[in-house]
Amino acid sequence: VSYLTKNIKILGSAVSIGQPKKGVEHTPAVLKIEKIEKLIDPVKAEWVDIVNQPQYKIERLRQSPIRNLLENAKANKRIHDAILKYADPNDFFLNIGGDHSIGSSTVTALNRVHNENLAVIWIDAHGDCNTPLTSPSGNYHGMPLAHALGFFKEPVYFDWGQTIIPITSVAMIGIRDLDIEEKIIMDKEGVLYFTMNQVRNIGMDKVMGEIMHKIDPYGEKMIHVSLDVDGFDPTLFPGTGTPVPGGLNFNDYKIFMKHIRSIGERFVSLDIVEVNLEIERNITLMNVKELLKHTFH
Ligand code: Z70
Ligand code: MN
Ligand code: MN
Ligand code: MN
Repeated sequence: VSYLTKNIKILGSAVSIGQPKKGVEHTPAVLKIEKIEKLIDPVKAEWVDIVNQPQYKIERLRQSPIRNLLENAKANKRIHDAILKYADPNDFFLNIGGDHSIGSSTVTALNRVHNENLAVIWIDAHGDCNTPLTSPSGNYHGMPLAHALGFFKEPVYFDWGQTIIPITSVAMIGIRDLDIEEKIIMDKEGVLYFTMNQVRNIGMDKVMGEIMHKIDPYGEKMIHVSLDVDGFDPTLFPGTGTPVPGGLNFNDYKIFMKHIRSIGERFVSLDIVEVNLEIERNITLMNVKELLKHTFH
């Protein structure tokens, strides 16, 4: 059975406080005006809610290891609560960001919805595995995967009643910009990641074969994809806060989706994050729609 037979619930997470650039919080509202639900499925797709951040601000002077600590804590709790409220394990759940700071609450909430049997594929140029103590920037969008994997040491800084995702259930694709200490953590903890060089050398088909074998060896996990559009090449998604040259293209994504399609109804949810249409609108919006077509048709 295909995931395409399910009802598709769309949640907007209008969050930009995980990083310093304004604009990314408007993406859910814009995509709602653009009626992406019609493009996804005119009958089965619908918006359930848009969660707002407490207030827009970005601490200029870094006052704690995480910028906007309390606001990020509140935003993540709101998103986690909204997913527990709206998500049904029989539906497909689509989260529209927002910056990638929402990733720690989306994956942990969906892990709970699916009886802690979720595996996660994280597509990104970045590692998102900084802890508050290693982060060079203090921006929480560089930390959500570390948080969801339980890498934050005491004090944890904030939590929202989430469960931890086991490291054996996570894989990353598209990586090409890691901070030095972040890479040390990832290698020490054993995060499974495929860099862009590896994707180019062995090809997406083999990358996905290895990933599915590692994160879902018995073919029984529910699969969530957390897709930071900066994993793609910036020529395709110029409207993003931290573009890095040399990313994925739509041919890679087609091969990726061939593997995802083959898991059928166990593909349960998707985040699309870091789309900032105030940085660039035309190409980026066109390719968000292209991405949705490749995913839902
Ligand atoms: C950088 C930091 C970053 C996006 C994460 C990551 C920056 N390593 N950018 N996600 N889009 O600041 O921690
Ligand atoms: Mn409907
Ligand atoms: Mn990211
Ligand atoms: Mn990124």
